[in-house]
Amino acid sequence: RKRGFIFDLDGVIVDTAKYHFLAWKKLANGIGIDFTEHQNEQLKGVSRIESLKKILKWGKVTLSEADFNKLMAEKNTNYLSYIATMDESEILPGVIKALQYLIDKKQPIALGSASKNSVEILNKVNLLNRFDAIIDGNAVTKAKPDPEVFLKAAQSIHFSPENCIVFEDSVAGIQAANRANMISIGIGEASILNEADVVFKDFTEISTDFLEKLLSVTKS
Ligand code: G16
Ligand code: MG
Repeated sequence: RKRGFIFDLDGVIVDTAKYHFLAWKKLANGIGIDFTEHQNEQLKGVSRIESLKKILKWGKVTLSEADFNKLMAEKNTNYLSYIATMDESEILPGVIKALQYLIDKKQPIALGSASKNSVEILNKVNLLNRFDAIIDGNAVTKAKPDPEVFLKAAQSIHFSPENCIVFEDSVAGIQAANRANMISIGIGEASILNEADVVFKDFTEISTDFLEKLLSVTKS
């Protein structure tokens, strides 16, 4: 029995939100805008360009296209300097065990992330070779909650959507998985991810028995 397993990156495999926060805060403060952890939460799963648009809206700042692009590039350079310090110790608890279980069972695994830096990050934490396909911000035109990223991920591992299982930490990502007609597994707070088919706090709560059961489920 086989299913297609699709993993989000930030908030599921690693917590890069803290680095996004530092980089966005530096950018925002640099142009006189406050930036809080609470605002950072609202950027989870949101693309880089949409994130900057939101920050400018919150700060009631308008920029020329040239300045907008310059700031986006600066943010990314700054963010990448944090990514450069990452190693395997940043993989979230329980993730390696779950990935290894699926690999041992010969289940295809794809990444479905909004990040344009996913290969860099997976490389740093030494997980790149565990994925059969990478669909990320470089491969899609429509951001979550649009299902494009997950539909492309399913195609890349040759599975029909109803036989795919998505692990996601953001509300937009759960909506994208549901719209794609895939089984959506929320990683985080059940009260926030209430549209998911099932929610776990983190991967330490996901048993191998549960993963085994997923091999015979189909989204209806
Ligand atoms: C991630 C993060 C978002 C980030 C986006 C784009 O999505 O959750 O906060 O804005 O990637 O990242 P980058 O600037 O690296 O292209 P995901 O889908 O992996 O959770
Ligand atoms: Mg995420």
